[in-house]
This record gives sequence, structure tokens and C-alpha cells, in this order.
Amino acid sequence: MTTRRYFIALGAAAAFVKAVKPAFAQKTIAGKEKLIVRSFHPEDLETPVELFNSFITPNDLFYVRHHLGAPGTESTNWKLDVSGLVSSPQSFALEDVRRFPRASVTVTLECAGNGRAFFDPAVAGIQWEKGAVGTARWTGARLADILNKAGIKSETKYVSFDGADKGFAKIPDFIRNLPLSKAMHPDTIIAYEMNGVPIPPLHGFPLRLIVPGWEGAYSVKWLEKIAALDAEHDGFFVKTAYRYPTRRVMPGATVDAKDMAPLTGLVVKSLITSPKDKASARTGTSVLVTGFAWAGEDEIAKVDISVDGGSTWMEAALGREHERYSWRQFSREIKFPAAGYYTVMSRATDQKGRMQPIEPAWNPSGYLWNAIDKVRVNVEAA
Ligand SMILES: Nc1nc2c(c(=O)[nH]1)N[C@H]1C(S)=C(S)[C@@H](COP(=O)(O)O)O[C@H]1N2
Ligand SMILES: [Mo]
Repeated sequence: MTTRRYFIALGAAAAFVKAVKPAFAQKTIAGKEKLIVRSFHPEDLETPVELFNSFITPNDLFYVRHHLGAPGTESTNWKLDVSGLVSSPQSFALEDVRRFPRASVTVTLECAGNGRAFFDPAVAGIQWEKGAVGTARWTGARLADILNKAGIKSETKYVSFDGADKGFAKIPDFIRNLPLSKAMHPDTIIAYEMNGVPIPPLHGFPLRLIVPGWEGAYSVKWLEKIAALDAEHDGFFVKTAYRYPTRRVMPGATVDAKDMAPLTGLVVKSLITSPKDKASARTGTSVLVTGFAWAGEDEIAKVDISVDGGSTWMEAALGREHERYSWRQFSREIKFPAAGYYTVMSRATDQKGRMQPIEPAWNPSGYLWNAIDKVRVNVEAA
């Protein structure tokens, strides 16, 4: 299917949801009442930024992103099959997966389309603003242990992952893959716990892949099938979706398939969680500017704050809690010099020296929005 047909299918699905919505009169999704609903079916839910106030995002506040909808996976006789270029194909029961050494990793997961709503000109797809991101501690078995048990053959170059959600109408099955090196990395796991409890159904119960530092679509939920391959998987969600142009492109221009490469790691980014956009403050009293910054596989080196449109910057303090693939809290007390309307900006730099841009590159699918963040504050005389 072409990208265009895919988006027409998405558009038709959205129109259908609009048409039937009044009949359901549904406003929230159970267990996720505080989230912004971008779509009911499939469930696409965004966290309001002011609710991010802890290093670990609680499960009930964690964003949800589905292409096809949650499949209903409460059954206890789950099987995880490993096939393809392996010397002994496996079918693991949940107990078998739990018997491998436990591995935990704290990961900031972010949808590649987070911030899509800010691209100009607009790009088709879910109009995520700032909250398709969250941090959780995931526990499970190392993917490498599972693959080694099956005996990966030397021709293997990619490993593919298929969850229990199946293609529907014109949307193809959601199958993703990883190059062998990332698949065998000791931090890549098949998780069965999210923040100390069995993974909730909307987040992939009973098993999901966790690919630390890479855009969220690699972390396949309801994981059922793994296959070792000698080439990239040829399905829509590998060959067409989640690709980014290798050069800057003009909006509307056709981009050749050979000029599109798969997305991998997340980019450097920051998010101001307080004050809220359009908040009020008073002169003379200080305001705590706080938020989170992350950089995929890299760690944050510093975050700077500006209240004068980026002419001057002040370094923020970084929070104590941080791990290799997790965000880091930042904060800085600001005293506004005079009454007036201010834009407060945050700009993160990572340890490789990557810095957030003023203007992220426009791209056809609206991925990797990471502009310097900003909120507006109205300061009144005390
Ligand atoms: N099986 C399956 N896995 C999936 C998806 C999906 O639609 N089906 N969506 C992916 C995308 S695009 C993202 S951003 C993350 C979101 O994970 P979350 O819903 O737990 O936040 O799951 C990924 N895993
Ligand atoms: Mo995503």
C-alpha cells in the first residue's frame, strides 16, 4: 500500500469514528481518564504536560499509541514463537520467558510523531502536541537470551517482531524489525512488567519489546512472533512508515524511496511542565521553571532557560535521578524583571553536543519535532 492510500484509509477510519462517536457518548478511556483522547479507536491518548511531575510516569498517565487498536490479550496460554533463520525454532510460554535472568531498564519512550501538530505546513496523521512521551521502568528477559536459545544463524541481519494486533481494513499488520546489533544489545528486552506490575493491556500485556533510546514504534506490544531474517522485513511499517528523508525536503515535493532511511534513535529535546502555558505570575516573586529533557540513546549535558526570546540563556539545575535512556528533570528559579508578557524557553544539549534547534526540519510524516520548547507567562505588577 502506498503512503497516500494509507492516509486515505486513516482518514476514512477517523470519519467513521466521528460518525459513531455520539452514540457511545464516550469521553475517556477506562484507566486513562486524565489523558487527552486524540482517537478512541484505535486508542491514541496523550498526557497533558502539566501532569508530568515525577521521574517515573505513573501507568495511568502514560500515553498510548496504536495503529490498529488493542487486541484483547488477557488469555493465559500466551505463546512467544521464535522462527526464521534459527537452528531450533522455539515456542515459549510466559513461564519460560520469566525463567530467563531478569533485566530492568528505565526508558523514556516517545512516539516519533510527538509534536507533529506544530509542523508548518501541517502533516497528516495524529495531531500529537507535547505529551506522547513518558518514562517507565521495564522488567523482563533480554532479547539476546531468547535469540541465543533459538540459535541465530550467521546469515541473520535483521530480527522482526509481530504483535497480536492484526491488519484491519486498509491498514496492514503492524510488524517492525531491528538490525541484529540493536536486537542483541543487552539493554533490549522483552518486558513483562511496567513500573513493577504486569504490563497493562493498553501497553502490551503480557509481553512487549523495549528498544531503549529508539523511537517508540520499535517497542512492539503484545509480542507473539519473532523471526530472524537475512534482509529487512518488507512490510509497510518497515519499508514505508517510520522513515525520514536523508536530506532536507521541500513540503509537497515527492521524495524518492532511496532518499528515505529508517528512523532509529530519538533526538535531543526538552519539555517545560511548569509553569503552564499562559500562566500568570507577579513581579518580585520567583517562579520555578521546571520540566524534563531527554536524548534517546545519549544523556543530557545541560538545559538552558531564556525569558528574552533566546537573546540570553541561564543554565538550569539537573535532577538527581537519571539513567542512560531516561529523561532528566531540570529546574531554574526565575525572577521576571518587570511586568509584561514573557515567553519562557528551554533548550537542551546532550553529551554528544547535539542541541535543540529553533526550527526542526520539515519532513513528510511529521516525525522528530524537537524545537526549543516554550510557554507564555503573563507577569503582573505585585
Ligand atoms: N503491536 C503494536 N505495538 C506497538 C504499536 C502498535 O500499534 N501495535 N504502536 C507503537 C508506537 S507507534 C508507539 S509510539 C508505542 C507506544 O507505546 P505506549 O502505547 O505503551 O505508550 O508502541 C508501539 N508498539
Ligand atoms: Mo509512535
